[in-house]
Amino acid sequence: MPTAPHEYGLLIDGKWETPDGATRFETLNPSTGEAVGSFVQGSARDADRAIGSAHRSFRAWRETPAPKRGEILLEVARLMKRSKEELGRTVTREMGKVIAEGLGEVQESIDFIEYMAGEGRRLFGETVPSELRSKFCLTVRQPKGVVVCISPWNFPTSIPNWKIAAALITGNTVVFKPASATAKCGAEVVKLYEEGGVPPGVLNFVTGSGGVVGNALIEDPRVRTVSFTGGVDTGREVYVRGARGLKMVHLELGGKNPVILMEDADLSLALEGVLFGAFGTAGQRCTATSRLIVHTKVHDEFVGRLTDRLRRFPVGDPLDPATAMGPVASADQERKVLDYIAIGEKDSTLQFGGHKLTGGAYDRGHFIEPTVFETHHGSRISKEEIFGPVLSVIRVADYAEAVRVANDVEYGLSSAIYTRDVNRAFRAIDDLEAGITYINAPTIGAEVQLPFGGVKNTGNGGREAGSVAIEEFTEIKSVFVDFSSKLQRAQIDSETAE
Ligand code: UN1
Repeated sequence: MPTAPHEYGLLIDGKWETPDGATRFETLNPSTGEAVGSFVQGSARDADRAIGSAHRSFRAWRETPAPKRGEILLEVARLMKRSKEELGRTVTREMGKVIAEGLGEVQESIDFIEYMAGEGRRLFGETVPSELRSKFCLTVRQPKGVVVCISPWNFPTSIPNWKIAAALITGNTVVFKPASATAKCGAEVVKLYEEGGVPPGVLNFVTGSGGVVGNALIEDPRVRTVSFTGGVDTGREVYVRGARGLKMVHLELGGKNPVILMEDADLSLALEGVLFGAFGTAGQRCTATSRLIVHTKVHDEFVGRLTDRLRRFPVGDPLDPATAMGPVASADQERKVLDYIAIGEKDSTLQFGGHKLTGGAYDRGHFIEPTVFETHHGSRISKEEIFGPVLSVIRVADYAEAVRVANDVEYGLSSAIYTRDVNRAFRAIDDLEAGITYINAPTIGAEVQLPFGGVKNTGNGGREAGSVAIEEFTEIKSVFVDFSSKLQRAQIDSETAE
C-alpha cells in the first residue's frame, strides 16, 4: 500500500501550522500518478497573516548587517549541498525532469545563494562629485520591505531561490507562494532557510491557488514588490493588479526561443545542442529551443540526423540515469501539449513523434514523444509558446531571413546561432531581439552570475540573477552631505562658492 503523503503546513511567524478547517490538495508524481505531498489550500486570510508576519519582522531583519545576512545564506547553501541528492530527487519526483537536471537545478540554487551571500559585502552604491565645495554625493541601497515571490513549477527550487536569496540579502522580508504543482520542492527549500538561521517571520510560506492566495498577496497594501515567474497571461494579470497599488512588479514570462543553424555550422555540435535545448526538461523551460531556423543548404541533412537520433532517445522514468526525457509535468500540461500537436498537424508536417506514449509504465504518467514538425513561419506552432517537447523546424534561404523569422515573435528571452563565421556570430549578437544569445551552444543553461530575462512580452524590462538581481529588491537613496557649515544652493551658488 502506498504511504500517505507527508502533510505540510504554512510557515507564518516561524511556525508551521495548518489553519483550522483548512482543506488540502496533493501534488502528484507525473511519472506514476502517486501523491508526493499534501498541502494547505490557503485562504486570503492566510495571505494576510503571512504578510503581517513579514511586516513585523522587517525592521529587525533590515537592521541586521548585510554581511551577517550573507553568513546565514552561506549556511543555507551549505545545507543545500548536504541535501542536494535528496532535493534533486524531490524535484524529479514532483516535476518529472530527469535526475541529472533535478540535481542541476539544485546546483543552480546553491550557486545563486552563494553568489548572493557574497553580495552581502558589496551592495554597491555610487559616490559622485558634487557641483559644490565641501559636499559629498552618494547613493545607498535600502530594502523595499515586504516582497512577494510567486514561482512556477518548471524550476521548483532554483527560481524560488533566485527570488528569495536576492530579496533576503538586500534586507527584505518575504512571503513565498510556490506553484501548487510543486509545493513540496518549495516547502523543502524553505525548511533549509529556516535551518540555516533565517529568523522567524523573515521568510513565510503559503500555498494555495493564484486566484485566492496569489491575488490577496499581490493586492495587499503592505507589499511593495511582487516577483513573478510564469505564463504571459497570468503575468499580465499580476502586473495590472500590482499596478493599482503602484507596486514594482517583476515579471519573467514566456519564450519562443530560436536556434539559427547556418550552412557553415558544426552539425554534430548543433545536433547535441538542439536535442538538449528542445527536449531537456521535456521542453518545459522558458528558455527551451522551440524553433530551429535552418539554412536550406543543411536542412535535409540536419533534420535527417535529428530524427535518427530521436529514434534512440530514451523517454521514461526520470529517476533512471539512462533516461533522456521524462514526462511532462501534469495532466494539464499533457492536454496543452497534445492540443498544440493537433494544431500543428493541420498546417505543418509531422517529422517525428506526435503521440502520447502508452503501454506498461507509460500508462501511469504523462509521457509524450519528442516531437518535430516541419512548419512555415507564421503557423501557430511557429509563434506560440508550447512549453513541451515540440520543436518547429523552419527552413530559410539566408542569414537575413533567419534573423527576420527569429525576431518576428512576441517573445524575446533566449536565442542561439550555430556558425563558424566569427563576423556572423557577432552580427547575430547585435541582431537578435532577446535577453540572452548563445553562440554555438543551446538556448538553455544560463549561469547565475549573468542577468536573466528578456525583451518584448517575456517580461517588463527587469532581470533576475547576476549582480543586477539586487535591483529588483532595493530602493536607491541619494544622499547629499554638506560639510561647509553654510547654506549652499545647488544650481544657484555653484559658480561663486568658495
Ligand atoms: C526557466 O525556464 O524559467 O537557462 C529558467 C536555463 C536555466 C533557467 C531556466 N538556467 O535554462
